[in-house]
Order: sequence, then structure tokens, then C-alpha cells
Amino acid sequence: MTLNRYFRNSCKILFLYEMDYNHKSIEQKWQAFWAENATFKTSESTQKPKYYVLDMFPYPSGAGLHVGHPLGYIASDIFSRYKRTKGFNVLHPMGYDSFGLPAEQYAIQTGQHPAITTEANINRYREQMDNIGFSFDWSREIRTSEPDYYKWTQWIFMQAFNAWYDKNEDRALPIEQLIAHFETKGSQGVHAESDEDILTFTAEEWLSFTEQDQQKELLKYRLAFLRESTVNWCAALGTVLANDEVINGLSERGGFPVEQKKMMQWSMRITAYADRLLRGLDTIDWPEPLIEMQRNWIGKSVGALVKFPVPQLDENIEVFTTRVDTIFGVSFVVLAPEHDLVGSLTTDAQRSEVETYIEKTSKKSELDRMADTKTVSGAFTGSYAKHPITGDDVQIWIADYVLAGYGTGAVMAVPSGDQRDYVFAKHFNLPIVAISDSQHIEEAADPNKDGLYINSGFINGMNYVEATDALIIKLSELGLGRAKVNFRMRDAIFGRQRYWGEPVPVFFKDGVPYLIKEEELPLLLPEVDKYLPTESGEPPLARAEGWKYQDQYEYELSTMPGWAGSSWYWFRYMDPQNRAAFASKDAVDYWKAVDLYIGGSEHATGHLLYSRFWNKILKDLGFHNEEEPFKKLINQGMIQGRSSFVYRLLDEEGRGTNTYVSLGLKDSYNTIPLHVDVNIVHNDILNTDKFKVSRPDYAEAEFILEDGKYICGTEVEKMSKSKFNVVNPDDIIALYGADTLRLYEMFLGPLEQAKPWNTNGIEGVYKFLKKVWRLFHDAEGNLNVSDEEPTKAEYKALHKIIKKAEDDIERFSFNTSVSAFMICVNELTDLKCNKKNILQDFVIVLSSYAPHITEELWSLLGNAAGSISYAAYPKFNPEYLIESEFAYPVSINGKMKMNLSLSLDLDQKAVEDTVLSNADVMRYLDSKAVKKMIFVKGKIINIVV
Ligand code: ANZ
Repeated sequence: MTLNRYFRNSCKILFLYEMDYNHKSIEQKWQAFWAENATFKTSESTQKPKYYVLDMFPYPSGAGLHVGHPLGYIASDIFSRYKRTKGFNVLHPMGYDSFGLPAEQYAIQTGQHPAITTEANINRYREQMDNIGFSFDWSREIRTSEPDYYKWTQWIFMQAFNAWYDKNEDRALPIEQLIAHFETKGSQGVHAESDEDILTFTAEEWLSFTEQDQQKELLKYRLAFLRESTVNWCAALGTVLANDEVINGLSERGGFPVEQKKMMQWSMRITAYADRLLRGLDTIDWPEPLIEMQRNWIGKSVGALVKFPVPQLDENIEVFTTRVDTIFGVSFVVLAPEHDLVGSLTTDAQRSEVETYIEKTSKKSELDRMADTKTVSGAFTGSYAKHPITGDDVQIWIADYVLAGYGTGAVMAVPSGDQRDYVFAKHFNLPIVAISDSQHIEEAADPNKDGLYINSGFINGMNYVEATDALIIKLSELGLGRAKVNFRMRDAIFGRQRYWGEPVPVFFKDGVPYLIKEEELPLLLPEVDKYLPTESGEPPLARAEGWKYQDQYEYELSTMPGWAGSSWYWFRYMDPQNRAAFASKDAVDYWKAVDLYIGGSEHATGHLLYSRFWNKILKDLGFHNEEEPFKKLINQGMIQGRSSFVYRLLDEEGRGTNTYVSLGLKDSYNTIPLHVDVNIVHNDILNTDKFKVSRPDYAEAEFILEDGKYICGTEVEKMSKSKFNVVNPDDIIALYGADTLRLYEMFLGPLEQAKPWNTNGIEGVYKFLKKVWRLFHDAEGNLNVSDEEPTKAEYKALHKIIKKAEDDIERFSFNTSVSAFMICVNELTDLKCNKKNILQDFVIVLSSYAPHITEELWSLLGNAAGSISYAAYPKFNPEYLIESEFAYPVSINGKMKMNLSLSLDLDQKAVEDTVLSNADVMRYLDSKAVKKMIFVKGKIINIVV
């Protein structure tokens, strides 16, 4: 449809319906216009500078969007629209993270294929998003569960499988290079991130290995690899969960118990990137708390590995310590109950005690063990180790405060230096030895890093740094220790035993995993009769009939974890239809990285860490040049629900009656509060008629009112169905329109802050838009805009908002702009301003916040050439803000009498003439002769008589 016809239609609509602001027709019209004209379709062929604004794409759940969900999307949309008016080529896409557990749970319950549920949910999400007027380039939409998309997720898995991490070059390299090295030089000179148990071999030995053994060895180096790991197994969900999906020993989803279990698992070698992930944090503009969370998650510790020999077993107990300088304070060692040496170290006399203890702790999860700082428990193995320096015998204990998966799973205990060791030593009456003669052992031991060591072996007289260095040198000479950097982060488990996820493009031959061929991608998710594990406990994919590679080899039966599809999706938006690559080199070179990413802080360590990881793998393998994927990130705060309550009267026996007492009177009665649906409460007043029909048992409800009204109590809580406080954006839009919703969500408060949803102020925002509309129209509703030259005051009002809105938006302060818009419109209304020169620029400034009404007004102003979305942001002219008048305090003989506004351009003579001829001044002077007048420009006027 041409713009002209749009213009004519809009006049007709105005004429036909009403003269006032009609949000419904305006919003429908412009949403249709944007869709038909592909207004927000983005291309790479332009001279404009690029800007990439990304939202965290949603998992399309069955519940649809509530008003909390679009908060971040509205902010990013405002920013995108603003950037367009600033001349940027903006990439602002949206899609769906559409593999996931809820659709699968639903499938298990109902038998409905998750693809069908997902499709229906996506349609609903799309409709809701369209209603809000987002400027997404929908031609770039992606869905992680579509074969066209997950083909490339599988392809990236293959790249990781075919890569290893070279510590010399500090980057990933193709596995062929490692194989070539093995073939010519054996394992010597390879400095790789790998499993612990790698073999040492010559080139000849390598070549003599069977194919199977070679593949097994290579698995220890690959970035995507299979190994036995202890996993969080959730039997109720039938799958393994990532650490961040387990909260207090229960699954994040559903709250089911989670236990530790050993299983062969696909993993990703994220630990290889630990240091780069850490360093990268210094180069990105992210919220400090988020950076801190990633830092802690990565958990870098600089320390040493120290061996404590156990001569009778011809073994060493290796410990990781960050305080090797405290070694003279070691009085025993402690192993995690799961430690490999526990069995052989335990003497017969101690065996039953040790076994009972192991049995007891196996029930506790690692998280429980870390959280429990109160209970002291452990068992003596009966064996002794040699202190590596003094050669003294130290007892070997096991205790669950030592974690199997951290460091080496063993510690050197320094009760004089470590609080937990101290408590343990006290409890079991173990020796406590001072680290240094200068140390006073007190309860909360904290070894001093600033003082000098006195009478403590050969580190006597040294400070902390010197002592640490000297000890590491000494221990290396003894062959009993070396410096070691340890990371708390573990390799990422990469698989779940579930149906609704990406199949892993792997098959097994002789027990060894092989990739399918690249041209065989995508490996499609096969159909199954049920979405449950098999009777023998195999994942649902085992149900797929005849699903074999080349009709004979078993495929991998687990699917990829929830984070796979979202760990690279920003690349796909750059080039979503590409069939030959995950994105073309040109597109990737053009869009580079995400300039602004807005999303929730709940993804701090999951999605945001994995994305940075995959980004680095793809960079190392030469597919792009960006070390970090998201340059700037903002976490939007949660919108909480504002629940409403009615107060049900109780009878003498404490049973609920059918009478409800208004808030102000409730304390005079015996009542209990009940949640009531916020959608039948308006400005905290209950619609009693709607209440009666809301549930059958309320039909006969009676009310004890105050001032003829039923006032509800309120409370801020999480927005959730069970609390009857969910507000659907569609309902708000039907009443007030999307522009009001957008402005209102921003108006609620700073973007980053959590805040309750409270519709009490929404009318004010709606009225503001009506006022905007009225600036352009006369009392009859006819367009009434003048071509006259604006006054200084009008220009001033305009240029104030041009500057304020720009300053605010550049620092992502959206709420303050909304109030500034309101002030501006009040000023223009007071000035009765209907000048085209003012209004035209004003609507451009407002357009990113309220895109529909501004499109309409823009076209009414006669801009038939295109959407306001690409109009240039008006240029701020500071001259208009220079104060041209000043309200002078006028004094007579030093006594302030009155204020008088005068132009700042006037000189002394002109000021004297004006002041002395002013009627009020003359009255004050009462015909007295003026001796002189003191005038300081922009400050004071004093008349001396
Ligand atoms: C002796 C010592 C003396 C230690 C002292 C601390 C203070 P971060 O910084 O978190 O890396 N540790 C090592 N492995 C452990 C495990 N598997 N489970 C529980 N604790 C473990 O902490 C490293 C310190 O935590 C190590 O340094 C070790 O105790 C303990 F005054 O060794 B330390």
C-alpha cells in the first residue's frame, strides 16, 4: 500500500471514529504498515555505521508473556529506534529458544509432540510481541528447534570435537595438528589442556596403537569429549542437570531431588578457556555484580601442588594449597571421602569406622557439604604420611568438608591458619602447630600475610611472597611440589537424557565415538512413540525405531543441553538463511559483535559464560575476529506483581464466611486475607460485581464497605498465576494502547531496578498521549498546525527535550525521559504551541518511545515519504537554551521590594528607563527623587533614593 493511501485512510479513520486520540485504529494501522513495508528489514549493504541490539530470546512457554517480560524488550526497542534516528544501521532481531523441558514434560503428560506445543506457544508470543509494536527485523527470526538452525549447532559441536587447546599458543587448534605432532614426535612437547590421565608415548608407539586406542587418547584432548564424570542426576526429570540448574540440592525446574552419580557424559572443555574468560571480563562493559559472579564462578586460585609421601604404599597424597607458606603449621592431612587412596590407606582397625562415615556422607550433595560449616565430622584412616619438608609423621583423615572435585580432593591441614582445620583439630584433639613463632594462635585463625616468619625453618625472616617462592623452589627440588593455578570452574556437561533437544551428531564404532559427515547434517531428531526413557533406563532416543548410522552403528542417545542453541544464536541473526555456513564471513565481519545486550541477571553464569566460551572457540578456529560477543550488557530489573487482597470474615469457630471486610475496617473483625485477581481491582477498589461472578463460591458474597467502597489490601510479590497478580500486556493494550504500555513500563523506574507493577499511574501516561494528540488538533478534533515561526519560548521547550531525551537514552535512563516528555508537553500546551517546526521535531524525539502515535502525527504533518523510524534525530542547538530574560530582584535602598523580568540584552540606560517607568516601582518610590541606580546584569537592581 502506498503512503498516500495510508495518509488518506488515516484521515478517514479519524473522521469516521472520533476526533480524539484513538489508539486502537492508529496502532493497528501502523503495525500493518510496518509489516507490509518491511520497515525494519535490515541489510548489510549500506554506508551507515552498524549497531547491533540484542535481547535475550525467550523460551516460548505455555503461559504467554506477562507485563514483566517485555520490560527489557521495550528498552532495547527504544534504543534501536533511537539509534536509527541517529543514522545507524541497526540489527534488532528476535527469535525463540525453543528446545526445552516444559514442552517435553507436557508431551510426556499428553502425548502431544513438543514441536506442536512449541509452535502454538511461539504463535502466541509473536502475537503478543506484535501488539507492542516492536521494531524487530522478523525476516531474521530464528528458532533453535528448527533443523535449519540446529544443523549449525551440531556443526559447532563438530568443530569443538575436532579441536584441542594448545597452551603454548593459548588457543584452540584443529585436532589434525595434534595428530600430526603425535605421528612425528609422539606426545613430547605437547602442552595441551587435557584430561589428567594422558599417556606418554613416542611417535612409533603412537603409530603402533590401534585405531581404537588412538581415538580414546584423542578424546582426552578434544574440546568436546566423552568422559566419566560425577553428575547431578535428577531421577524425577530423568536427566542430568548443570550446577546452575540445581538449587539447594533440588532441581531448579520442579524442585525434585538431585543426587550425585557417575556417568559417561559428553562435556565441553571450558576450563581450557578459564583464564581467557577471566581476562575478557576486563574488556567488556557489563554490570559489576555480573562480572563479579563470573569471576567467582571461574574461581581462579594461585597456589601450589604439594606431595605428602606415604612410604608404606609407595604413593603420594597430593594436595592443592593457596598457602604453601603455612607448611610448617601442617599437623595432619585430610582427604575427601571419595578420594581414590582412601581404600588402600584405611587400616583394618579403622575400616568399619571409615566405611560408616563414607556411607553417611554419600547422601549429602556437594552444595550441602559446602554450605554446612557447623557440623564437624570425619574419620581417621589409621595411616600416616610424611611431611614433605620436616619428614614428620602426620595423620591421614577423611572428612566431607574436603570436596572430591576441587583441587586434588585433598588438603594439608593447618589448624593455626585455617578456620575449618582449626575446628576439626579441636574436635578430634589433633595437634595445633604455629606457622611461625611470631604467630599467636587464636580461634579465628587467619595467617598474617604482612609479617615476617620467625623461627620457621628456612623461611625464617622472610615475608609472605619470599616464603612462598622459596618453598616452591625447595619443593620442586625435592620433587614434591610445584606452582599451580587452580580454577573452581569445571568442564561443562554437554548432554541430557531427554528427547526435546539437538541430537549429538555422533555414532559409535567399537565403543569409540565418531562424527557423522558434515554433509549429513542436520542429524534430524527422530520420531519416538513416547517421550520417556526406556524400561532399561536408556534415553528416549533409544525408542526411535531403526535409528542407526549407516543402518548399523548406534547413534549417541543423549541430546544437547538447553544451553547449546543459545550459545551462538547472535551469529545466526547476522545471516539467518545461509545454507552453506552458520553465517557468511561478510555478515560476520560486518556485524562483528553485539553492541548492546539486554536481559535478565539469572543468566549470569549459564548462558553468558557458555556464549563467551563458544565465541572464543569459533574465533580460535578462524571463523570470526571478536574475542567477546557482547560488548555492553544491561540487566533489566524484575517487574514484581502487586497482589491484591480481600479479607474474609471468620465465624466464632474460625471458619470462613462469605462476608468480606474492606481494608480499613478489617482490624475490627476476625478475618483472613485472600488473594484476589488484580484484574478485577482498579486503583485498589474491588469491583464487587466482577468478584461475585469470578468464582461460584463468591456468588453470594457480601461486603462490609467503607465510604461505599471495598478497598483491597496490597502486597508486592513475585508475578505468578498462584498469586492472582499476573497482568497480561494484551489487556493493558486493549485499554490504553501499546504506546501507553511502552511509556508506562519505562516510567515505572530505572531499568535495572526491580519494581512492582502498579497500574495506578497508567492513566497519567495515557492522558499525556492525549495531550500530545491535542497539540496537533483543535477542539473539534481537526488537524490544526501552523507554519508560523515559533517563539523563543517554544524553541526553548523543544531544545530542552531534544537534549534531555538524548542524554538520558545514551545512559539508558529511560524513566527520566518519560517525565521530561510530560514536562515538555505541558509547556507546549501552556504556550498553546501548534507550530509545525516545533511539533515535527518533538514527534521524532518521542517516536522511539511511542512509535504508533508519532507515526500517525508525522504522516498528518504531511511527511508522506516514509516512516518516522528513519527520520533524523533533531539537532540540538544550545543557543535556544541561553536564558534571554532574568527576573531581577528590585530593591530600594537595599530593601527587596519586588521582582521584575527584563531581557538580558538591555544595557544600563534601557534598564533604568524601563525600571523607573514601571508602575509598581513608581508606587514604591512614592515620588521620591532617585539618586542613583545600581545595576548588575543578571543579578540585581538597587535604587538609591
Ligand atoms: C593450606 C591452607 C592454609 C589453606 C591456610 C588455606 C589457608 P581457594 O582459594 O578456594 O582455591 N582446599 C584445597 N582443596 C580443597 C578441597 N578439595 N576441598 C576443600 N578445601 C580445599 O582455596 C584453596 C584452599 O582451600 C587451599 O589452601 C586448601 O586449604 C583448601 F592458612 O591449604 B589451604
